[in-house]
Amino acid sequence: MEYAQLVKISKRMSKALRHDPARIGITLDAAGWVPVAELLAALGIDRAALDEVVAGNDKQRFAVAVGEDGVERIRANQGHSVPVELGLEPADPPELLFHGTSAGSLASIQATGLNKGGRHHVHLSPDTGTARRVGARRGGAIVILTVLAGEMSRAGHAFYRSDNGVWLADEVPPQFIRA
Ligand code: HQG
Repeated sequence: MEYAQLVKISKRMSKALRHDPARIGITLDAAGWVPVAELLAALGIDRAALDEVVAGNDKQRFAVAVGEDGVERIRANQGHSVPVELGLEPADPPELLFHGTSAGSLASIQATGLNKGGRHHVHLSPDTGTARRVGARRGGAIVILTVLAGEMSRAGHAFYRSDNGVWLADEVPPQFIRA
């Protein structure tokens, strides 16, 4: 499949599995899973296309698993705005994590910290290259913030790591952020 087509299907899958399942007539279970067959029917794509998107995804956005009932299901690894319980266990973060964002947000972030907004968590990157790519999604000037994750964790804040390597926190108070 052509790259542009893969991205297009990946975006439709992300929208359905993270934000708006009802729009294509599917329902996610409490942990965010939906039978693969239902998603294929709802999106009008074939299995080979779905496999290519799941396997070739630059960020491993999706997970496929067979349940105890033998039914194969798919979910998004992170990024949801609909209520799902991913069942992530708290994990010890590296000493430093990074967050790429638009330069225009800096003053507000320094005043109130990083907030999760419409998502379930604040998303943090393990390296500056990833943070740069995240920040660049917004266009315009970007800043890479350093998060003192080790210090923040020792102060009692929980961190989680999604299956695709994104670090997650409920918030990052301003004292743990360096511009
Ligand atoms: C900003 C993509 C002002 C925050 C990426 C960000 C990531 C504040 C925006 C994942 C603020 C939220 C998440 C404050 C936070 N004042 N602005 N106090 N606190 N912000 O898209 O982290 O392709 O919800 O800096 O790769 O940019 O979807 O979060 O700019 O991993 O898989 O509010 O989305 O992954 O934007 O990106 P987002 P994000 P996927």
